[in-house]
Amino acid sequence: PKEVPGEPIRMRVYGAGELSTAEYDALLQRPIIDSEEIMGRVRPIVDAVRANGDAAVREFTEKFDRVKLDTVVERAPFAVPDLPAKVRAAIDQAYENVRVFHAAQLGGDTHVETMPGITCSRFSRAIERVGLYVPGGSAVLPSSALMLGVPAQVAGCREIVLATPPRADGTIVPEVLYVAHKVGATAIVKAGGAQAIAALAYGTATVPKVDKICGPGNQYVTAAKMLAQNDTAAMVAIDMPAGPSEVLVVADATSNPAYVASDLLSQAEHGPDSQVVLLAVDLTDAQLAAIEQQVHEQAERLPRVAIVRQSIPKSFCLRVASLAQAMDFSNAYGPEHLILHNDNARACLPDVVNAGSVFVGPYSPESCGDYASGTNHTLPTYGFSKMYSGVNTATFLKHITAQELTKEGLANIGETVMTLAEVEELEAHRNAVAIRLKDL
Ligand code: HSO
Ligand code: ZN
Repeated sequence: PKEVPGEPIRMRVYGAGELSTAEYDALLQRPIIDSEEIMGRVRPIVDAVRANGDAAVREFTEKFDRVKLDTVVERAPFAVPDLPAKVRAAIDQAYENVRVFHAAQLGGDTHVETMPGITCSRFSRAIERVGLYVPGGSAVLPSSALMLGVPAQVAGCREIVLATPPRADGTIVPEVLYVAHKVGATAIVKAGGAQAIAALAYGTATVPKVDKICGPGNQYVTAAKMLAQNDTAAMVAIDMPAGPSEVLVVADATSNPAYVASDLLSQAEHGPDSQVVLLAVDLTDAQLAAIEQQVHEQAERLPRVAIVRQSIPKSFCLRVASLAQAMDFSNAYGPEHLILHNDNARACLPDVVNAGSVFVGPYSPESCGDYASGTNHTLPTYGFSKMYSGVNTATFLKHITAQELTKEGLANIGETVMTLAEVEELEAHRNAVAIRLKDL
């Protein structure tokens, strides 16, 4: 529904008690994406880049981004741009917080003696070559370069290749260039969309082929990532499927209506298909009206009000009777961002089962996590928080296990292994133990 300027910018409101089970379940669903149609458009692009490399990347960049590239790739060291001191300091601060939080995730190696003489260990190694997709589109997103580049750097990836759509003059967004320099990126591909993903997946004469592709993107980017992942010829992994960005906000009578509205809107301004949900816990009509009033007033003052006019009316508020009901809905929905504006918010954390990232209490706006507090903003959307984690340091690592048995260890486990080998009728397996045991 497209709203007319001047009309109130309002969310739909439902009472949980008045909904049928089917209606309640419908609220948990995300809009259906016609992936066949999108795949149909993306497949020829991926095939063309695979076949024709740089020439195809150039052609699609000219067609879709209206940019004629001289070179497809820029290699480090990059010419670090002159940024306003304030912007540079902000990026530096964000970089530091994200770095510290992701370095803390490195953890140690595991060493366990499972039986006398049997040592099992686990250690991590960085994925050697990673591709980080930094979207362009309706906003410049240096923060995405930071959220992908810092964990890759902390993990120790050898080659970090950024891909990002160029500006109209064919150059890279200066803030993205600065972040690329800070995270030690080795190359930047000046392309976006499915063509950039295909170039990273298969490599071209100038684009380095990578082992894993991470980062958010539109439906075409996501479709290209899925195609590449399913093609054994590409031999490439992806972070997770991505859908439109979303937030679920829990508010009760103690919540500040202006703060609540500001959080709903910061998500709503991302795009017309942003998903915004408000769970109103036992609010009176007047308390809910105060939030609605704030949504409308603050929205009208936003430069991106045209986007908000599309996303807010598609969003909804669900009135529930208790905090327990709110948490049930939230866990069933599995939001990308969960913001707890309710009283004693911290006490809710143990009840959070499905969410990408949680923002606790009135002074923790999503914006802080989007940019600078330290947590990652590349998070599972579309309900995928039920089985995926957001991007983190482990995203860029593999774990390798090792074991060493002494004679005593082999003697201790030998009978067990031989018995299981007999059960599976794998005589060579049994023999590999028996041949040693008779020497002990
Ligand atoms: N909220 C977005 C991330 C972002 N916000 C980037 C501002 N810039 C998706 O989680
Ligand atoms: Zn955001």
